[in-house]
Formats: sequence, structure tokens, C-alpha cells
Amino acid sequence: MGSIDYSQKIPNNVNLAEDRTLQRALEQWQPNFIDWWDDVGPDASTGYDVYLRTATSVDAQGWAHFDFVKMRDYRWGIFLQPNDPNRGIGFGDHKGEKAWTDVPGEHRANLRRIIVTQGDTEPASVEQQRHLGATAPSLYDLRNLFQINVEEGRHLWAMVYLLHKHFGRDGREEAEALLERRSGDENNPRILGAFNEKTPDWLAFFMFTYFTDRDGKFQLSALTESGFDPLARTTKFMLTEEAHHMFVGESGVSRVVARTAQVMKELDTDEVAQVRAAGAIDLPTIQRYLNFHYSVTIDLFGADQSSNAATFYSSGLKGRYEEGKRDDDHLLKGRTYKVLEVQNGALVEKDVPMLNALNEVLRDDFIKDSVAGIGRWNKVLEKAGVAFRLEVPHKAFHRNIGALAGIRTSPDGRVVGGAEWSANLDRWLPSDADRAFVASLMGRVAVPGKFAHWIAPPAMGINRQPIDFEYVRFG
Ligand code: BYC
Repeated sequence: MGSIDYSQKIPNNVNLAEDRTLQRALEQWQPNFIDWWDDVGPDASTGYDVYLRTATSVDAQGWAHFDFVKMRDYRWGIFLQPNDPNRGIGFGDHKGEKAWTDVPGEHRANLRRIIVTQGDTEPASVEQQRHLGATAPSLYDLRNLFQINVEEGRHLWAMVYLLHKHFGRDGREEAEALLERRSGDENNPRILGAFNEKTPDWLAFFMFTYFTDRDGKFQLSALTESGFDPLARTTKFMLTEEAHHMFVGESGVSRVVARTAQVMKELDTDEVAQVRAAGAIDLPTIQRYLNFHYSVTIDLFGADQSSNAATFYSSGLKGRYEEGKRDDDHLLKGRTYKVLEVQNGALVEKDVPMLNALNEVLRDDFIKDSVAGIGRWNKVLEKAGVAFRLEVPHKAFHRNIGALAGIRTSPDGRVVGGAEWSANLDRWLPSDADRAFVASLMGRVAVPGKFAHWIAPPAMGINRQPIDFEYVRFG
């Protein structure tokens, strides 16, 4: 039931062949997608054979097939979780009604907006990562980067399918616009802030996949609850792919931390200059990268009070994380939630209607989840006998969205004046010198089983292959 038809030009499990109009529309979009990939996808990678996994079925077991593929020939397609005809809406004003298979007219604009915003992040991340192949610390890492890139491409397909199938002419126009905006472009940028930032080096890449892909996990999870069933079914399958992206981030940072701890022990030092001279990334720099990626990522959850968020929930379009597991009325009217604001120069909590605070609810769920992985990085330090501990900065640190935007706080959450902020900026966020130092370590390592000096090897290879497997063959 979950199996995917690969004999079609566009692989799918949605019987695309039966809907000729849709098939034709998507087949017209397909060459534009390839042009986009050639234009701003992974740099100089066209001839490479990459050991990639491709979905063969959307079933929980055995959906992945591994083989050498040229990325340009990757079978991007449309994969939805199998249909459950009895699925009901679990929250909001339509709670208990049957899930919609078509877009309800009154929710059309909001649904389109959610789908476009989700879709926009996918090509954006590919654009942000396009130069990283040139400096991959190993073939194993290069393969992981490329796996993520092709899957983000497929996630774009997932949203474009919804736009084409359910939103008529304006859906088709939005699908075109998704290929026209560009990450960081002054005139036509991507929609959300974090997706216009640079991902200039591999430490940034691992932080991005740890934090920003985790925003993906939480947003997609909220969308799997949607009353609009096609959105729920497509995001469910996307989530299975997202897990690998976060693994790349968590294990990547962990390996960087492990190498640094090893160098610190060998030299018996915690002097930044000595660690750097030995070719490892000092822990304070890793902390500053963490501060940056964490803060721009928590901005992605939107304003702490948002009437959009209330509308999305009440109209059954976007639920909470694990909505079904929550023990409340799933309507939330009359309930409150705590958000932060500044009063008399200090951060204080205040109660606001929960429906308006649902962006904050999701942000707090994300924060809990992020902290767990940082604990695992700290275990690596603890085991190595290094006293330093990584931590997330305060929620109010370096924010640009919502009530905390523009409020200057230290990473530990003290409201500070402009002078203190400026004097400490280079201690709290990556400085130009930090970035230049990290950049100086970057350089492609392309010998199977070899790793750049600044990162430890992984614990195991991909799909039970050895670590020294030739994961990428250069054509
Ligand atoms: N940057 O009322 P608000 C992923 C705008 S990541 C710039 O809070 P709302 C992935 C907002 O648009 C998951 N602008 O808005 C990860 C609004 O603009 P207008 C992506 C921002 O709608 C790695 C205004 O500020 N998916 O999949 O409640 C690699 C007022 O804000 C930002 C989704 O995000 C920002 N950070 O909340 C690849 C799910 N934040 O109307 C992929 C779909 C807010 O005043 N999106 N604004 O012009 C949503 O659910 C909502 O759009 C948001 C925003 C939660 C993002």
C-alpha cells in the first residue's frame, strides 16, 4: 500500500497517472526544479556518484534503499503516508469532524500561507549549504551533506504537490516563486530569517542541522496534526527523513567536541590559543556558534503572541507538538500561558491567552528537546575530564522576532545596556576572527576513512558500511 511507483517520470504513491492535468502541471514544473538545482544546488557535484538512500515505500519498515546515484538523477517524487479514511480532526473548532481531503474555502489563504512558508525553507537550506561540499572533512560527511540536500529537495516537491493539487492557479504561481526566491538575496529573499543566514563552514552546518532542522521536526509535527489530511500525510513522511538530518547535526557537533577535548587533554590546556594552534576548535568558539544558531532558530517559531497562531489552531490547520498525547480539551479557550516581557529593566513572566501563545508553546517544546542533545555533548566533555560545559543561552538572548526583539540580554538572561552589549558581543556571538579561524581549518578530505584533524571519526558508517567505505566517487 505504501509502495512507490518508480516507473513514472515523477515517482509517487498518489496515483499521479490517474490525474492527467496534475501530472502535466508537475511535469512542467520538474525541469524548472532541475534548473534551480543546477543553478544553486550543491556546487560542482554533477559528476559524483553518491551512496544515497532513496525511499522505496512509505511503510515504517524497509523504506530505504541505498545505492550509488548521481544527485541530479535522484528520483525526487511524491510520497504520502497511507490514507486513513476514518481520521478525524483532533483539535480546534472542528474537533471531532472528519479530516478534510480538500481545502475548505474559508481556510484556503491560511493553508496556502503555511504550505508556502514550509516549502520555502527546503530549497533555502540547499542554497545555504551549496558551497560546503568543497570543504567536507571526509567522504562520510560529504555523503551526509548530499543526502540532506536531496531530501530537502524532495521536501520541496512534497509542498509543491500540495500547491499544484489543491490550490489551482495561485498554487502553481506559488510553486514557481519557490524556485525564484534565493537565500540571502536582497531583492527576493527566502521568507524566514534563519534561512537567509549563511552556513559558511561545517561547524555552522552541524549547528544548523542540530537546531534548525529540529525546528523542522517541531513544525512538521504540528502540521501532521492538521485537519487538512493531505498536509498531515505528507508531513508525516517528511519527518522520517528529518530524523537523519538532526542525527548528522548532533553527531557532528559531538565529534567536533570529542576532538577538541582530546587535544585539550593531550596538551593539558584550556588555553584557546593553544587549542587553536593544535588545529582544533576551542570550546568557547563552539559555544558562540551554538548561541548564534540557537537564537536565530528559536526566532523561527514566530512572535510569542500571534493571532495567526490562534487562528491556525482554532481552525484546525496546525496543532501542537504531539497534540494527541495531551490531556486537555484541545480547544484551549480560556486557558493561559506564560510569556516574557521586559518591565523596569528586567524580564518578567506574564500570563496571556494560550491560543495566542501557541508559537511560544511550540518554542518551549523545542527548547526542551534541544537541551537533551547538549547534555550528550557535555557527557563527551565529562568523560574526557574537561570541566567546560556547553549550554543554551537564555530564550531572550539575541532575538529578532516577537516581544523580545531588540531587547539586549546577556546569554544568561540579564537585560544589558548598549555599552555592555557592544563590549561583549565578540564573547557571546561568533566574531569575524572566530569565523576566519574556523574557515582556516576547512578543506576537503577525500581519502576513504580519513577525517580532517578538527573532527573525530563517527562511531559507525552508513547502512552498516565500514567507516572507510568510499561514500562518494568523484567522476
Ligand atoms: N523570520 O504572527 P507571527 C524546516 C513573520 S523549518 C521572518 O508570529 P506566525 C527546515 C510572520 O511571517 C520549519 N519573519 O507569524 C529546517 C508574520 O509576517 P506578516 C518551517 C518571521 O504566522 C531546516 C510576522 O512575522 N516550517 O522545515 O504566527 C532545513 C508576525 O509573526 C519570522 C514552518 O515554519 C521569522 N523567523 O508564525 C530545511 C511552518 N517569524 O504576516 C527545512 C509553517 C515570524 O506580518 N509556518 N515572521 O507579514 C508557520 O507556521 C508560521 O508561518 C510561523 C510564523 C511559525 C513561521
